[in-house]
Amino acid sequence: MQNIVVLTGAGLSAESGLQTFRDESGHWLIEDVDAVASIEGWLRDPQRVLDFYNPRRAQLDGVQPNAAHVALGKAQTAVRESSGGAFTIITQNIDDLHERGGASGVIHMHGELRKQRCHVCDALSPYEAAIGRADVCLSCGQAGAMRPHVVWFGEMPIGMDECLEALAAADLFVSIGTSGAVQPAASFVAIAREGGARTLEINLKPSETARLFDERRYGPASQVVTDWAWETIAGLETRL
Ligand code: BJW
Repeated sequence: MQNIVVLTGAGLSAESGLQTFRDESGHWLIEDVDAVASIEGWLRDPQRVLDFYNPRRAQLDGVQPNAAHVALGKAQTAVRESSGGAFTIITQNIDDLHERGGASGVIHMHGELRKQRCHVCDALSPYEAAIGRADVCLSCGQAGAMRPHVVWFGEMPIGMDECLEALAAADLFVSIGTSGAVQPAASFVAIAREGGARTLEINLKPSETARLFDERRYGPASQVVTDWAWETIAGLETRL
């Protein structure tokens, strides 16, 4: 039985056509981070924030999971069904491509683009059409308080207890397509190592935390993740 924890970042969804943040032509090279990804930015100019997230929400309907999402979904199912082990996927991505690729129980530590949240009462509801400034919260009746259900800088990521529990029990920690620039996700490799896990980085190029990994594989996620997932599935079969 093996406990695997996979952390994913924007690089995983890049080949599905979704922009990363810090690569050439990434969001943060074009947008002012403080204006669109902080509570101060939201309070100052909510329309600017909505103008950043509404098109990204609409874009989700036109993109598909790529081979890496699908391979992770298959590996998760295989590990759970063949060995009774755990295969926890923690994603920093706010898209829904893991779920559409066949994965379940995904921890969306930076939120979900298909949900909106009331800034006043915290009620969650589906984010189907564009959020408008005049929208009224169906739970508390407040107008103009609906915001995307995403975690901005300075806000507490979602599901931290669950993440730490999975990392403590991990035999293998795999980090895929993330720059290692953002805390607390960037510290997960160190936490997993402390708990005794072997660690693997998959990326196009070394991340900021590359030196902390036992093994590093570089290339497009659609190829490298797929190869690793099939190796994992084949390993389960030889153990049976
Ligand atoms: C491919 C590929 C292909 C490309 N195949 N690979 C000073 C020091 C230290 C920390 C702080 C500090 N000041 C403030 C902080 C904390 C702050 C932080 O880390 N800031 C740093 C930037 C300095 N963090 C926070 O505020 C977080 N909250 C927090 O810390 O709460 C306190 C707390 C927590 C826990 C315990 C105790 C206290 C919240 C962070 C919120 C991040 N939000 C965002 C935006 C919202 C969501 C959205 O709009 O989508 O989340 S920022 C953005 O960065 C987004 C991402 O999820 C996140 C990570 O980016 P990611 O995924 O790594 O993307 P990139 O673009 O950086 O990298 C892409 C990678 O893919 C690259 O490596 C490519 O090579 C690779 N790649 N194509 C394989 N085809």
